[in-house]
Amino acid sequence: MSQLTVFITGATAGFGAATARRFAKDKHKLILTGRRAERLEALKKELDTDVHIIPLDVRDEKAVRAAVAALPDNFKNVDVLVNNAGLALGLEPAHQVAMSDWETMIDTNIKGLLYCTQALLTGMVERGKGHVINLGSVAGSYPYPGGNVYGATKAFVKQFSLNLRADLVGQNIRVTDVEPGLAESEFSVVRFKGDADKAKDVYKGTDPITPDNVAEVIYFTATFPANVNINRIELMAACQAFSPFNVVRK
Ligand code: NDP
Ligand code: 8X3
Repeated sequence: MSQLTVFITGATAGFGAATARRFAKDKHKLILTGRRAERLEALKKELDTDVHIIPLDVRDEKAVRAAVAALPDNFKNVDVLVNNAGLALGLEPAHQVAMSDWETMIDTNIKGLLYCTQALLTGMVERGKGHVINLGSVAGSYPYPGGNVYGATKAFVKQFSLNLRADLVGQNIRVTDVEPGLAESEFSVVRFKGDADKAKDVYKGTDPITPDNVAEVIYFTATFPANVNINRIELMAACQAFSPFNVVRK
């Protein structure tokens, strides 16, 4: 298959870093972004392929547009955007959550994803070629206590992905929502604001999805024959399933 140019948001940890490694293995060109510049530098050094790094906060629309406008000529024609940057904050019930946590999730998971999508989509439409791969979540389809705004942001990502498909059909631009379940990365450390023990407990006695598992799914989705669009792909750890409805009895 021909070499792809892949733009990954949130490449400094978890799924994003694993996805970078997966594409690098087959020598695709990478644009890696995230806020932690030193991690981007280290990843660039590690990977045996062409890498361009951009320290970037996806919540900053101007910075996103400027970063895309300033891409070097040999990285300009982005084939695949992996909208991966995102986070959950807290598990408190709705009436106890700090509004600023809700705002951070909305600003990152929804608005940041929109900024990156539009900044790169214009070029994809002009070139008549592209693929937007969004990181949704099972939390966008199934409710759970404390999932309030996090799950709602991922429901947005799911519906936005489907609506993008509707806008782009016939233009040779694919859109996919990758929706993982229980997966061990830095996700829970971030959710519990640095409490590593609490984060570890989330995965205790389980065999969760790994970042490499997710990266493999993203890679497969991006390299699948061009006549097929994988709309949504949901993956759960084999040890995870569904519970009955919660009925409060008198
Ligand atoms: P990690 O916490 O391991 O990685 C998150 C990445 O997002 C980091 O690279 C971080 O980089 C980046 N990021 C966060 N905020 C910003 C920001 N404002 N600007 C730029 N980058 C940002 O989590 P995962 O790898 O697990 O999560 C990746 C995606 O997958 C997220 O969208 C998450 O919601 C989703 N997901 C996670 C699941 C899980 O259980 N782990 C399951 C389903 C979906 P930096 O801090 O350097 O900016
Ligand atoms: C992350 C999965 O179940 O913690 O999106 O919300 S979950």
